Amino acid sequence: MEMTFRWYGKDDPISLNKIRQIPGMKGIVSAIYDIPVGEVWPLDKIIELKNEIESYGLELSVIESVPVHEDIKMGLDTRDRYINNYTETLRNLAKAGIKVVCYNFMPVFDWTRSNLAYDLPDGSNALIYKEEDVQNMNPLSGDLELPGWDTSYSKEDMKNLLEYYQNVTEEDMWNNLKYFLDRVIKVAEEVKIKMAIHPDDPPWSIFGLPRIITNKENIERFLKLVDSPYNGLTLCSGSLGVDPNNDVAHMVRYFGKMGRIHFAHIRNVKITGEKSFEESSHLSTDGSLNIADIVRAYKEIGFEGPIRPDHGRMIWGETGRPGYGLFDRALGATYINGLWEGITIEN
Ligand code: DNO
Repeated sequence: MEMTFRWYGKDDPISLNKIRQIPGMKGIVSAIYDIPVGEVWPLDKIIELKNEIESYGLELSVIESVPVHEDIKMGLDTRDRYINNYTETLRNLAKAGIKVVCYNFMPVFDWTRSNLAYDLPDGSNALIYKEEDVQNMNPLSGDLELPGWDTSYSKEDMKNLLEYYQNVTEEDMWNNLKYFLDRVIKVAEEVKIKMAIHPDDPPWSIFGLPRIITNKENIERFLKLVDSPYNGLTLCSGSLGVDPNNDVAHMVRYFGKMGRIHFAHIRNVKITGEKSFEESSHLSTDGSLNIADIVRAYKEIGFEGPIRPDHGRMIWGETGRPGYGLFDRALGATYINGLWEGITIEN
């Protein structure tokens, strides 16, 4: 595996200089954030990002994400233009040597939580999700606190999108995803970029919107939509693991043996009730997931791809982008490295 860390570009309060000091850190997961969703990413901007990262002795390992325009997810006539732009972006990324691209197919909302800084008894704070709180939220009220995503919508756009989605079913989403993949994977194969869909987080419907990348059965269906090694997964332990029916280590072994995991997100979560959870430290005993077994599963399948510690709590008084501070994620990387080393180095 290749240990990586997410970096939000020059505006990220966590510098590349700090990231490179984390033991074993090799790669950076990043994106271009100032191009509107759906437009082509120019090659020179990609090269600039890559050069900046390489000047710190790190590698640009994964693009997370090239966001999918909402018209594609909704299946509107305008989607062809956006799909063409998407494939142009892939071609440019390939020219810059990028091998893995992460994306998601969640309608309107990317990952969602009910509280972005919930105080834990030990003085740290974490992102949490409580189903009843989310059900009581009105996404149009303006007081919904959402994590910093790659995409965001004005209130007006959000209103129109939510109205439109009232008539979009899960089956429509499957069809729209297939339409997208039929065109995109062909180009991905040609330019040798592994596409890695991120599961829906949380893996159930929120605000009445359809969500489909939620469990083993659906992931299997997804992989068959276009049965190509370039049509693969970002296997996110935390997103899938909040549903106790999802056995994450089993999924790593199962989809890993098929050669379809291209990128691993590792984090732990503590399930606190029906459809409710707190994000915990990465340590197995701090949450509901057996992170040691998940790492062992990656080792067993001979995983050589990028892995990143996912979200962290805010500890030691750190403030910043929810889930993306330095300290707890660095501890996560170190913990994962320790687990890996423990099963790699003989005697
Ligand atoms: C959250 C992330 C997601 C992810 C996108 C991929 O921390 O894992 O925002 O980047 O869903 O498109």
